[in-house]
Amino acid sequence: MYTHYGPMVSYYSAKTRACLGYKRIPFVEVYEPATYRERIAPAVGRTVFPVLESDRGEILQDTTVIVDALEERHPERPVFPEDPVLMLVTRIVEFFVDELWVVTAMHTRWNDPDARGFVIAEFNRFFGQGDGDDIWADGDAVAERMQSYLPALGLDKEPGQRAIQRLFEEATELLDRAVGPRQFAFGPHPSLADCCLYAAYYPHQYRDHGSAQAHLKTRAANLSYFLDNMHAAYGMPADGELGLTEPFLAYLRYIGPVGAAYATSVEQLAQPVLAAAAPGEEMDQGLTPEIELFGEPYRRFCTTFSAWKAQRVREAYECLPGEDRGRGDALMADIGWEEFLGSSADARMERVGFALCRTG
Ligand SMILES: N[C@@H](CCC(=O)N[C@@H](CS)C(=O)NCC(=O)O)C(=O)O
Repeated sequence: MYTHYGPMVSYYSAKTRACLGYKRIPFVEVYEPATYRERIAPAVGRTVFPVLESDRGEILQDTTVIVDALEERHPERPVFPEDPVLMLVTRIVEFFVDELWVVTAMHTRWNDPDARGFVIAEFNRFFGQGDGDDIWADGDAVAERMQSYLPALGLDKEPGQRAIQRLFEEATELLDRAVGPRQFAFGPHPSLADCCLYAAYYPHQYRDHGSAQAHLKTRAANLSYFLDNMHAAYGMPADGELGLTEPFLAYLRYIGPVGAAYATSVEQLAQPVLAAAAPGEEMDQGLTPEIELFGEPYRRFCTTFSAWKAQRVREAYECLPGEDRGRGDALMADIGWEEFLGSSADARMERVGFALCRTG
């Protein structure tokens, strides 16, 4: 039995919850500030959600590491598509949702007074209502901390807010045409891409009671149905062949170039940092990638971690077997990832324990 430390309000925790659910792996979900504070946070080195603990006391952190481990240990009801080209698309969706789309979730939660009011009360229910100097036992303090990230995400000023709101609305419209009742990213059953898309919407935009929720319920009812299906992923089918549908391709053609531009900028900034590091050195530097969004520059703070996620897309591309390369290349050209994947990155990172290190 696993223990999943992941609040219902947490963006990334939804990805691992859906993965556990779909794979029908038994788990309990608790939040005890004392357990988390005394055992989990010190082991991981910081407070972060989700964390998964096995009944042998093994602690896994980072959704990518958790999903990889679950897939390896519990191969039944796989979440990785068998087709390596779909696996590459999965890594692209994962990169986009985890590293960039999260900004839309921060915007719709914290820049909308209704959503903000809802979630502050929700944080108090979950984290508690104050325990002296531990911010993670005080919902108001956690809410303060989350809102303090807005300037670094370009979300404290009108131009950034406008661009991110537009990205939210346009991408959502396309995704609403691609998923629906028992219709998943790649067709008949869920896979990791769906767990990512569930995290992209459910905890913030679908669950916070604000204007994004109203938008989803009134303008994206198919997507809303899909999110309910993924919330009960244990009951979803696992058979039928996965493939790309025309509507999902249209969604990929929209998010693809945005994600690729972001990956390119992140990687360009990370490469000199990595090149200057000694092999094995821990990497956690801040970066400020910039992309053009609707004709305006959009800039946000991130860390070298995002470059590692871009590297994972590269790795999925590099391991395409020869017979799939032509199909993969044609698709990458179609969804705007050709240039990024056609270039190469010299310095690489790897995960060692709970840290990222320059590959030795
Ligand atoms: N890369 C991590 C991201 C996890 C993450 O940032 N989680 C958020 C909650 S959804 C968090 O714990 N934030 C704490 C903070 O920012 O202080 C993953 O995929 O697990």
